[in-house]
Amino acid sequence: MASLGITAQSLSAYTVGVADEALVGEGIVRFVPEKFDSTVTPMLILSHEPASIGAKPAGWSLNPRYSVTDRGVECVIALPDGVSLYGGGEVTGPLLRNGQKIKMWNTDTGMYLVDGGSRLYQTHPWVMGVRPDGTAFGVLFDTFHKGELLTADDRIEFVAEGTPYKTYVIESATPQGVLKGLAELTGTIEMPPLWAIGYHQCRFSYAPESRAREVASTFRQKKIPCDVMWFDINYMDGFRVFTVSPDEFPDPKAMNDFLHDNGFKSVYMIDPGVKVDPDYFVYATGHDKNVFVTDAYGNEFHGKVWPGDCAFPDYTRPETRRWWGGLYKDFLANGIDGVWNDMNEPSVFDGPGGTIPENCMHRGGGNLPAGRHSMWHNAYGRLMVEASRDGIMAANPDKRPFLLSRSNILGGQRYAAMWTGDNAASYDHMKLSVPMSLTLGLSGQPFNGPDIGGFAGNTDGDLYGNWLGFGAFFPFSRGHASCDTNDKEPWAFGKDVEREARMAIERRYRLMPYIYTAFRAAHTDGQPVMAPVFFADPTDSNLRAEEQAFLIGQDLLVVPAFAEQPALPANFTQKLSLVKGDTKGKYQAELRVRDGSIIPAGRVVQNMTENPFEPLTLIVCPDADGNAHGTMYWDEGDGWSFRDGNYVEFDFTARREGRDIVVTINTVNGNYPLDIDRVNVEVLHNGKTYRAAGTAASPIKVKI
Ligand code: NBV
Repeated sequence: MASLGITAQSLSAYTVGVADEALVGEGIVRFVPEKFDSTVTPMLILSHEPASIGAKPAGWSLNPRYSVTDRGVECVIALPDGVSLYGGGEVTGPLLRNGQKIKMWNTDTGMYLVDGGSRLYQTHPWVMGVRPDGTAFGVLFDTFHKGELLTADDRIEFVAEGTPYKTYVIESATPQGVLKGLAELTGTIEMPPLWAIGYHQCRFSYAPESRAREVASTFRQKKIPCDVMWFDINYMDGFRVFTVSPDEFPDPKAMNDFLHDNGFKSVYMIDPGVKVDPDYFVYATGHDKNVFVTDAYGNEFHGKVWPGDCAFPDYTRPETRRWWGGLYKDFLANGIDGVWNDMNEPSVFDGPGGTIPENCMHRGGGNLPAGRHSMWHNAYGRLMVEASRDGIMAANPDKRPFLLSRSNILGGQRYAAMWTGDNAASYDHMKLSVPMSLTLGLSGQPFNGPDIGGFAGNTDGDLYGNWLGFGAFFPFSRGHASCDTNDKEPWAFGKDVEREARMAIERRYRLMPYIYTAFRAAHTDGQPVMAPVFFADPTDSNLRAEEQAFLIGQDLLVVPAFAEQPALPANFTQKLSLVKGDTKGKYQAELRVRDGSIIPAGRVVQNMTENPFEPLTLIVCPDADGNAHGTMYWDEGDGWSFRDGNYVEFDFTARREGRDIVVTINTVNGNYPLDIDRVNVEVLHNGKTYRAAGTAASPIKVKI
């Protein structure tokens, strides 16, 4: 790791003791080392400083040992035998992290090529462990400084620059409980607007606006569901952020109105680099207010990105964050629904290591100290998205913000969703997208996904079909492509692939009630929307490394068409068909339902402005005793009234009565008046489907 300034093991290490250890939540112990200095390591990862509620429990087995070496501040936690390790946030490589080493230095790493994929765009100093008996623990190193994380079989070893940092250890009977503990410390995602969990279509770039209109219209003509059109950097005027090209997008308001009239939302990119141009209002006001990062001598630092020479907002300053947030109001008034923050590692084309020089200065303010870029680098994206989100909220206080970011740190799910950056159009990266997304879900960031189809390079129909066949189930499901590649819209690969693409996306739309309910669990409890298969049975050691198949929520298993001999949990015996012909589709993932569960599904809609509950379908998969259970959460799909009880939570139960399965619907919580006229019930039993219809008002009987 010489290039990161952290070198070989030192001979002159000295030990740092633990000054304070306290219970700060159920099964959560905080360790504060001697010499901890909050001015060097301020709190950015946690959402709040948890209060001490007691002493460390007797017999507590996972205890950090700190030392200072010439590599930085090391923290080692010895592990018992047979532990499976996960986490580390955004990583390449396997889901099972035993024997892996990653670097924490946010990096613009096209096709994950920098340092062999050992450092990516985000930093998550977090490890989850699962013991052979299924009990689990989590370890959070509370620092964003440059670091390195080794997850060996017998120990977790973390090293970071700066002064000693706090460590939190979470113990729980289950991995799910550990993620709940992580959510207690770092917060959860906000409830997303319903449209954001639909399918998204992107490209670098849809421009001029006639092309964007054409793509949007083609979705509707071809009846391929889609909720969101994305606008990459070419919509801007000379890559100046917060401007729109007068030539290519002469009337952005009219174009966004057109999209809205056709049931689309729009998301626009905003990068941090501000073109140095005294006649450009963003630069001029920023320069006047002195908001930019400076060099070591206090002069405004300039580095090259898309627009040429740029200045970079110093988001450690409250004044900068206010100024930046304020820029969104007029911009969003063009009818823009969501924002995409890219290049925020930050990426600087002519900077050393592709970023701001380490001796540049961030001036801090509030509880954030002044410091060199070497200290603030990893927090750059996190502070940017906090400022962006605050600005979006101030501009549209009655709407749920949707913000996507490339860079962030652990805990940053509070501000933005993420995608996994510039992957390649290859089978390797298609397969890798599953463990990458799973690992993020196990690291507190449930709202994530890759560029489906692959960003860099051309994609052929087979690769595209295979990727979308399971990619339609990513929590964030978006097709994207770089500027110099072939077209990658669902219809770009001929009729057969188009049919398969429609089928895959239709399957997602049918599952929207179930997926939205999974997002609710992510919001309330920090649960992953896309979870590893071992979540179905943490005691089954055969499932621990499975990284082809995955779960959505707890009850739906997705087995991609590419999967070879996946390790599957025993209690998902029934296959699920959601649209005609899908179980025979060449590229469609196989879907299986957990025995004993009930999955709520809607009808296929073209976007989420349409009512999916005409009818509601309950997919019932009885266990051996004929029982099944499920839930559904629904609300307005935007706005905040759900916080005042304007939501509904249904509880579905099925039980066997002779040869009947009797399904009952109960409202258990909330008062959102969801109008469900018809309910179809489909009971999956021994490979067959048994159907009946009724209303929500009285039990529905299905003969099997
Ligand atoms: O803004 C252009 C691209 C974007 O499409 C991509 O998703 C980002 O990860 N951006 C990077 C800039 C550079 C791409 C080579």
